[in-house]
Amino acid sequence: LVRPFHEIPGLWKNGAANLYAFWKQDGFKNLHHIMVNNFNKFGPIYREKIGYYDSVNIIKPVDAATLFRAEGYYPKRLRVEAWTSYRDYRNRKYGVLLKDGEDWRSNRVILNKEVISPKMLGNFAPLLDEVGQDFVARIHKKIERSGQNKWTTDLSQELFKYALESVGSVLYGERLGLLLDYIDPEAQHFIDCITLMFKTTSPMLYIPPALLRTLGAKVWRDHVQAWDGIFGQADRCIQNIYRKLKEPVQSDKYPGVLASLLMLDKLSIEDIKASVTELMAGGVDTTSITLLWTLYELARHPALQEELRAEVVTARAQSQGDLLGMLKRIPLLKGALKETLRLHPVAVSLQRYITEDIAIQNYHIPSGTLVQLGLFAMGRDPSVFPRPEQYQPSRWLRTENNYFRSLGFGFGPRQCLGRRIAETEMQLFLIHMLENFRVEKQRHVEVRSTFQLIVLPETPIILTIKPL
Ligand code: HEM
Ligand code: 2DC
Repeated sequence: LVRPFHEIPGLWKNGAANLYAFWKQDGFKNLHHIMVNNFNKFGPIYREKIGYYDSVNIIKPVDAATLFRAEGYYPKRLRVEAWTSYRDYRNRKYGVLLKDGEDWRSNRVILNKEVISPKMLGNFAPLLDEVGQDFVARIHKKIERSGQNKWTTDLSQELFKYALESVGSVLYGERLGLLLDYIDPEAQHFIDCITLMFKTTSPMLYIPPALLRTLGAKVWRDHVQAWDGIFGQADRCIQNIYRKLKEPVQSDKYPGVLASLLMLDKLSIEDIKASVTELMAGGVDTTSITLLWTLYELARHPALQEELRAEVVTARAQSQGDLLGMLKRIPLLKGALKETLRLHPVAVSLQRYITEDIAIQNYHIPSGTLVQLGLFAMGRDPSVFPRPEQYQPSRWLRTENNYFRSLGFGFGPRQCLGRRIAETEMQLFLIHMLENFRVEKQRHVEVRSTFQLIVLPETPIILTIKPL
């Protein structure tokens, strides 16, 4: 017998009181840990209302399957009001990230062909490979300059540059030059704006931005400044390509996502601009932080690092210069990236407004409800992943066990649009790093994570990089 919706355990009767309790627990920075505690307290399903944010939360892979079966033809995530408020405030179009319904679908279908289709890998991989080579050359130089035959540092700033250079090369078909000695201060400003944009978004998940705007609150002002910086820089990059496209130089070189979309002429220029800006902004902190966590895990597991190096060396030799061939020969490295996203997912949760009534854990959930899969909590649930605290890339090699477990990029037609770019960029990065350096860590201290819309290391991760 299916139990009624109102019997789902949890705290959902007083949104204001729950918001206060949430704030007292430093919830804005600890959303992921609070979700873990809630699953421990209430079991595999709970309902919650914090401020105006009302949702049903689930954690099991089978329940995730039920959720995604009910997502409908126009899958809809939680609306991040801070982001839509900014666009409305500045009169800027929504891109694929923020659109919904038919408008989303028609844009997404066209973007899919240019951004996430496997056919594009042949175009993207050589560009990303070149960025990977330049990154390694840059690290060699840093090591040389240190005079100690090693470099001990917090790599995050370098990784932000690597990530922006990578996504920029794919979007614009040309290099931004972020791995050179002198870098454009505006590009650095763009990177800082993205971090600020994420950070200022999280409080506004629970307190309506419209209210904060009326109050003239600092978070809202900072948020506007951050997006202004992001759009300003993206507009400059887009203008630059747009201008060049008018000059009649034809070549068979891949021109990049933006130029391809402009030539295809199926989306309005304003729609293209909005989505390309989102791709550029979405492509920095996500991959760089995932790579930082991966290097951290490899430094903590030296034997595994050697195993991965051996896989890469063999793949390089066997593929004989065929880049895509090499990317097909690194299953353990791909497992390592999945393992990183299991323990350190970028997104704490995946969410959908369901479009039909469903039953989960024997509770009725009506159509229209916001249902969240606690991705961070699932990755650490021992009934889903045996010995979850252990970083074990090989667990992903046995694909029969992976049913609705590898969800770091989301699921279905609304999954991450940047997924192929992100995966290829991260694989090539690790290939080049493993071929050139050994990564070590000083002491064995656990780095905790903090929530700033995405999950980030709470304290700097200091690594030592040594040439092989
Ligand atoms: C959406 C994760 C990198 C652009 C998403 C979603 C997740 C995600 C979980 C929501 C999917 C869903 O609701 O099912 C990640 C992770 C990344 C990454 C883990 C890297 C490790 C990137 C990159 C880009 C990007 C590099 C841009 C090049 C986007 C966009 C969306 C999105 C535009 C919205 C798609 C839509 O609404 O149709 N990402 N992402 N992401 N991501 Fe990523
Ligand atoms: C944050 O409770 C926690 O990929 C909220 O590249 C629910 C929520 C909704 C949407 C999620 C967000 C969380 C985390 C960051 C995500 C976002 C959708 C896309 C975005 C997962 C889980 C991200 C990082 C995009 C961002 C692109 C943007 C900067 C232009």
